[in-house]
This record gives sequence, C-alpha cells and structure tokens, in this order.
Amino acid sequence: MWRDLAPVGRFEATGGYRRYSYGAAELECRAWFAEAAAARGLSLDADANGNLWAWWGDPAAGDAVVTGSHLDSVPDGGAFDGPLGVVSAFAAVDLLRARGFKPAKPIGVAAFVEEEGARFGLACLGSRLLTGAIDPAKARALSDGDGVTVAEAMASAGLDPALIGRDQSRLDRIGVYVELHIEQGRAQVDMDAPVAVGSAIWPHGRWRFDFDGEANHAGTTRIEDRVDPMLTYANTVLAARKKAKLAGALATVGKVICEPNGTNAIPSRVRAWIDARAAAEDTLASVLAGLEQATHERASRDGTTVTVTRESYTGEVAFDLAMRGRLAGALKERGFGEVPVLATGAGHDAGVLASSVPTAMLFVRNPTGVSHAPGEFAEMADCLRGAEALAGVLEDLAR
Ligand code: HGY
Ligand code: MN
Ligand code: MN
Ligand code: MN
Repeated sequence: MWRDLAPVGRFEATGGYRRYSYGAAELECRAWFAEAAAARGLSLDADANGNLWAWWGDPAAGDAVVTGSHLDSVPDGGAFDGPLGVVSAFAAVDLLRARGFKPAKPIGVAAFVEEEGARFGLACLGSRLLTGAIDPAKARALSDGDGVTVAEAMASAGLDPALIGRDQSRLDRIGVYVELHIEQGRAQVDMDAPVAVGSAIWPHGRWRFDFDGEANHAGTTRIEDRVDPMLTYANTVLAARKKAKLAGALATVGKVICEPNGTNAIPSRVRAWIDARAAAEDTLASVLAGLEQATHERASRDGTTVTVTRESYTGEVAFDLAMRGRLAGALKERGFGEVPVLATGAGHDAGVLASSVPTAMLFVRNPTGVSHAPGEFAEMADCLRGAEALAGVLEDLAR
C-alpha cells in the first residue's frame, strides 16, 4: 500500500512532496484512497466538502469509530505527515480482519482535504468545513498563488462548491475520531517510545504582515531617500525570532511575496506570513502584541506602513481525557506498556474535530524529529508498531 502511494507527488529534484489540494498529485492520492477502499470492500464516500471516507460497515448505524488524517502536503514536505495516518488506518483494518474481528460499530477511514493549507492558505479546510468552523462563502473565495479560488479548484475536480459547509449528517455518524500521525519533533526519541498518545495541541495561528513602501530605482535612489518595505520586513523577522525565543514560543516566517520582485528595483510591497505557536494562549497573544508594536515602531522610522491581518487561529486543544484513558488502557492490554503522552505544536484535523466529537491522537516516533521537509522519516518497525497500536485502539472502541 505504502509503495503505491509513496511516489505520488514526490518532486525528484528535492525529494520533497508537492501534493496540493485538487492538483494532479493530490487527485492521484484520492484515486489511491478509492483503490485502497475498493480493495477492502469498504464503501467509498466522497463528501461535498472534499473529504474522503471509506466505511467498514454501514455508517448510517452511527456511533462510528473513525480514524484517518490527510493526503496533502506542505511545499516539499515529507512522505509521512498525513499519509502515515491514512495508510495506518487501512493497515489497521487489515489487521483486525485477519484476526476475524467483527466490529459492533461502523469503522471509517477518513482523509481530510487541505489539512496543510498549503494551496489556499487556511489549514484544516476540510475538517473546518465539516464542523462548520469556517463560513462556506469565505472558504469558496480563498485563492491560491495563481488566483484560483477554492470554488474553481473544487469545480475542476468535479465537486459543487455551492454544497460546502457544516455536514451534520456525517458528523452525526461519528462516535469517536482517532488520528495517527508521525511525531513532528523528537520527544518520543528522548522517551524511547515508538508510540505515544496526544494530550494537547498548542494554540497556533497565521498572521499576514503587509509592508508597504515606495517602489523606486535601485541604482539612482539615495539610501536616505528610500521608503523600503524590505527594511521593515527584515527587522520584523529578527524581532519575531527574538520575541518568540524570549517567551519560549515559536514564530516562523516561511512565506514571503515581494512585489514587484525585481532585482534592480526597491519593492513597493513585501507580504510575509508569520506562523506563531505557544504552549499557552496568553503567551502567544503577548508575543504577537509585542511584535506588532515593534513592527509599527520600526515602520514609523522607515516611513513605511504595516498592516497585520490574523488569517487563522486555533486555541489550545486538550484531547478528551476519557478517550486518552481508553487508548492508554487498550494499548496496555495489548503489550504496549505505559504509553507516554505528549503535547504538540503541530496542528491536526483532530484538533478541529475535537470541538465536535471525542477525539484522540496517536503518534509514531520520528528518529530525527524533522518534518515539513524531505528528510521526514519514520522507521518501518515503528510504523508497524503504530498500525498495531491503532488496530488495538479501534478494536477496543468498536467492540
Ligand atoms: O502546520 C501544522 O502544524 C500541521 O502540520 N498542519
Ligand atoms: Mn503538516
Ligand atoms: Mn499532518
Ligand atoms: Mn494534521
């Protein structure tokens, strides 16, 4: 199964993955999902929001045990972030069937669309639409770097964007949701734990900083006469890192657009996105407040202007204690011993679904901790342990 999916959307020159929602590579991943479902006799359900479901049993019976993750990637992302959860879900179904397990409840495998937000800028778009966490009109209007909107991209994939929005009937089917994911960090290496249970997801958000100045000639404009947005931007990058470090938070500037982006012209605008995260909401708020203030002060010195827009924000998610207990018990019964718990700064569809259904996460050890990069890797032995753990959890929840 893994061998079929692994090459899809892999960019040879970097070894990274470029699976952008409704693009050719991601559509190939969707086809893979449909084949994996058909090969197991699971009924495929492609919902109006762009999410995929594969059902073992009749979902109309309700109280389903759903597991899954996402198939899209960040630009030049790794092979495991997302797909490991979907492949492990199908593998867990195989393991349970091989043991002759007959679930008393429907078991669903899910793949949520646009989890990374790499194409349209909003993470967890599919699970946010499912749960009504985003206004459908706003979602339809989101656009990619080429100006293609979500509505247009969905239509090109054969979906009707007029139908997106909270999907109560599918939400009503779900009893619990469990997401398996590669760890995006090294805590499990340090704990020598192939499998861990999620306890929380840090508050995190994305802010767009628009720096505006005056375009001018690079070769004839005296330094003291410049109104250069790049200067204010550069100081903001340094200030973001400094303030985050001081507060024990995380701040990243990973996406910048410079307009008009010429080598011999001072730009008129620099547009930068700041991804910021912290273990506590007040810490995150204070880092952003401090950064905005510092940026405006710098802008007044540079003669530029800055507009800050909060594009997305997710407050702290503490996973359901009862679910955590169920997972810990199920794993202990099956020889996994005391499985550690860990909080993560990485966002997940589980973090969105937690507002609607009892939700839990399982993490698989990542030897280097590297993620969102071609070097992302998990040992096959740990992936198999993860699938075994997931099978045990599903068996416990669906019996
Ligand atoms: O960005 C994240 O935290 C997640 O990997 N989508
Ligand atoms: Mn990711
Ligand atoms: Mn992910
Ligand atoms: Mn995720």
